[in-house]
Amino acid sequence: MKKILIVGAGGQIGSELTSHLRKIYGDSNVVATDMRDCRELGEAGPFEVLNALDATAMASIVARYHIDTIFNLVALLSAVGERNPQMAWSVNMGALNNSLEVARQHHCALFTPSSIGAFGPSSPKDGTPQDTIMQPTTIYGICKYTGEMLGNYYHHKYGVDTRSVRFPGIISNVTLPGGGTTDYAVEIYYEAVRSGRFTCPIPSDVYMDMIYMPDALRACVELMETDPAKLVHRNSFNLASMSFTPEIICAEIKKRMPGFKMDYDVDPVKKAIAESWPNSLDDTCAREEWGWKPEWDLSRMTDDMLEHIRLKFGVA
Ligand code: VAH
Repeated sequence: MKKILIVGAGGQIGSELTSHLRKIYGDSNVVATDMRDCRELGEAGPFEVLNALDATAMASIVARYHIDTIFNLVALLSAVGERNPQMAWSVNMGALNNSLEVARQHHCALFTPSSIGAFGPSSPKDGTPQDTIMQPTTIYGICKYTGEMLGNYYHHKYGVDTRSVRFPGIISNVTLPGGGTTDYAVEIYYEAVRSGRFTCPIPSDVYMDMIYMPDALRACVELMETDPAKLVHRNSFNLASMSFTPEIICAEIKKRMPGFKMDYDVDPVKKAIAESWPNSLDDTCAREEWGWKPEWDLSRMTDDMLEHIRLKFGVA
């Protein structure tokens, strides 16, 4: 049975990936770590406070728990990264470099998510290919693409089993995202339930790829469980599920809540970032190499998001 370490378990992906992996591999086989004391992550299984920039501490946890698989989820996201690019580079690349080195020295497999943010304005916008021009214009995207190249380097030079997906914007009803350009696609559901209105920071007609958290979690597991002989690519697979604009998601909510209202107060930083990213990805390689197939579309996700958020707020 795998022995898994999650670095950055307190974030949007990590908090749900921890419980998801524990259900599959057993509570005691998934060690959750974060630089904050996220005690709730330790209720069902082992939790350790870990600053991902401390390689010695990471290696010590890997040795103590006989870890064979690391999920490194540490990242300052796109919009927050533009406010402090130097810190974003230091944190994102420091955590990744440590994860790569610990994986190399302790013979661990390593999963590190990339993002649609790894593409830039010179990448083809529609049906963005797996292998194409990669000239990201955000520090987040530069970190993600550099991470992809480092992951491939560690695989080819040292044989480290590094794997990665380019996540779209992840939508979840559990942990709120923080500092991302796609956060609006989560906030809109909360505001629809809380106030019935939402002021959107993204222009009405800007497409971005999105994915529902259950599909994102399943993709992590399915990729890491794939026979390595089947992988032509590793870092990092395009992953597609749905692509929509604020106008489209607003209309989907209005089908269920006719009184819902949305207006716009466009954030220039988020606008520039969103417009630099693809409209939709081609994920043929993920489908062919490891059987990727999304199970959630905008309609089904909207029903599920509104239902869970209403339950959270005790709203009928
Ligand atoms: C962001 N949610 O908005 C992240 C993600 C594809 C977007 O990487 O920065």
